[in-house]
Amino acid sequence: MNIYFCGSIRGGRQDAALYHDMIVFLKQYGDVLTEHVGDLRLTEQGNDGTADAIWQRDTEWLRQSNIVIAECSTPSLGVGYELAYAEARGVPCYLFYRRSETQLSAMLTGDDYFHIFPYETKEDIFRELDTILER
Ligand code: 6K6
Repeated sequence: MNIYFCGSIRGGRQDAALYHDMIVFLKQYGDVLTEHVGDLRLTEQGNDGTADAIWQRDTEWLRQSNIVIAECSTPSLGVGYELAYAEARGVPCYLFYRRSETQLSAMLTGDDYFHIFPYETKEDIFRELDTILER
């Protein structure tokens, strides 16, 4: 199974350690194509390629993915774009956000296509991921 994990980069790296832990967890279930999103050395400023190469590679990976898992607590234009791109191509999308801190965009909560999970603890996320991925 190809898993595309989405998390903020230029939107801010404050949840990078959480992304890392989610990616490690997801690797039990398949190949996580976007492992770099959880790389703690990746900063908002850093760059590992030209923007057009990044867009080409990431959109190709989205088309090859069986599922998209997005951590949306830190708002990110790139994550929003990826979710719309995945929806347009029929890739199932599961979104997580911290209930207590995040006001998720109505463009996501208002769209029935997305499976959305507000959570309180990391254990809540892992329990939900087990349910989603064991189906
Ligand atoms: C690295 C550091 C700063 O900018 C970069 C560019 N490198 C990227 N490499 C791979 N994927 C990227 C990059 N920038 C954004 N993305 C994709 O968009 C990731 O798959 C993330 O899920 C999402 C983050 O978007 P922003 O808008 O928060 O950067």
